[in-house]
Amino acid sequence: ANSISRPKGYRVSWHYNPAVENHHFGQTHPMKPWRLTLTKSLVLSYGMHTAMDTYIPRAATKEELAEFHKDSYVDFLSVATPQNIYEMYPELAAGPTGYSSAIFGVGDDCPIFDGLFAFCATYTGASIDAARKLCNKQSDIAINWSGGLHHAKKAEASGFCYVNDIVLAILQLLRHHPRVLYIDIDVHHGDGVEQAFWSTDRVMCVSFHKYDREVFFPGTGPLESTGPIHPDNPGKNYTINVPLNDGIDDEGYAYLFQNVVEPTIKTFNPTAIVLQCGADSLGHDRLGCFNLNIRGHGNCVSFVKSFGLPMLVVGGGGYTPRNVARAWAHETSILIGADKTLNPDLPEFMPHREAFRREGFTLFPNLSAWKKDNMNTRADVEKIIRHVREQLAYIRG
Ligand code: ZLM
Ligand code: CA
Ligand code: ZN
Repeated sequence: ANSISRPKGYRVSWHYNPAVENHHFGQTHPMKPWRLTLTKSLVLSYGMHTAMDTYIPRAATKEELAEFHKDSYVDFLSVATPQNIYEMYPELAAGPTGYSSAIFGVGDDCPIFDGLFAFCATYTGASIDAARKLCNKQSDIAINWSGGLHHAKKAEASGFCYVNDIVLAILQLLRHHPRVLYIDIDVHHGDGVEQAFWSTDRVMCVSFHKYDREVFFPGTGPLESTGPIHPDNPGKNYTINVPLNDGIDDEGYAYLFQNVVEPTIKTFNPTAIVLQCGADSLGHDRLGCFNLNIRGHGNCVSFVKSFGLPMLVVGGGGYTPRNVARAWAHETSILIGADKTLNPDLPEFMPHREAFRREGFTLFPNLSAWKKDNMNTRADVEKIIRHVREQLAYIRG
């Protein structure tokens, strides 16, 4: 068995309420809370919980959700059920595919399912709890793999996200921290968080994502989108977007990530960092189009950790559940400093071990071998780095 000890000199906390596993978006919907069950299985079976403070957080209250979301939207989420939704909004009973997204964003991407509000309140409670532990210095690195739902807006569900736990957690951090850096490695653009902090210089948002305005969700986040244009708006230049093409690999991503994140941290000088670790940027993701391996994805986590700042780490997307679980288990090991100790062969006895059979029970399957060629040229990557450096020059001093 692995012997895992507590990290020296800093504390890691794991915030997880297994009640999130009781909900699902629908049989064929790509978002599967099952990936969280698998992640938990790996974390516990490797014994990583012994190196962390583990918390089962309470659900967030409606008042807590209303610190960002519109009251009427929170009310709607708290009462809507699959049974009453058409009665409440007959206009939703539109076409054969369900309802139009005119009402608070609900539709095929964001269905109303049984226990929806409990699900939202549960994953959000964990992010708020994690942020508070960082604020009162009871934790240095706080993890919530059930959070990271970065598309939710003030009064609108979007892209499988209903409540923006990241925004609510950052609002908690801002009570104690003058400057918070948000970094998002989900394959999708972190539009909800970007929009929420668009006009402030206290939160800097950096998202890496596949960008194709016409065809890839949500269609926002070009390189030129750097904050409000008006010179008097404090948020000007405090947003960084890294738009990518299909097939970026570990090497290209690491080079770009380091050359964007390091100067950003040196310039912005954050007092806390929130890292969204959406695992749909891995190769073989059902919805993604990048070529990252588990180690390539994890290198981003190691790099951010190396700055030694208080960190909130959340999950996000990820649609090939067994690989999501591998990535987040590996990243947990990085955060507790046990990545060198962990056996790459999965524990012999663990719940749901069969889910990992296909790639031979390893933590590090080869995910680069698949259909996507790398469509990001050296010139594309250099152009992004140059653009970011020029942008950062405006916020220096
Ligand atoms: N249709 N079912 C990432 C959020 C991505 C918008 C195209 C819905 C799907 C997808 C839903 C079972 C994060 C769009 C898609 C079909 C309009 C998206 C339900 C399959 C299914 O089989 C499906 C009936 C569904 C949704 C595929 N949706 C793939 N891509 C994106 C949203 C969220 O990872 O960033 C953070 C958690 N939506 O492309 C459409 C335009 C709705
Ligand atoms: Ca992203
Ligand atoms: Zn995503």
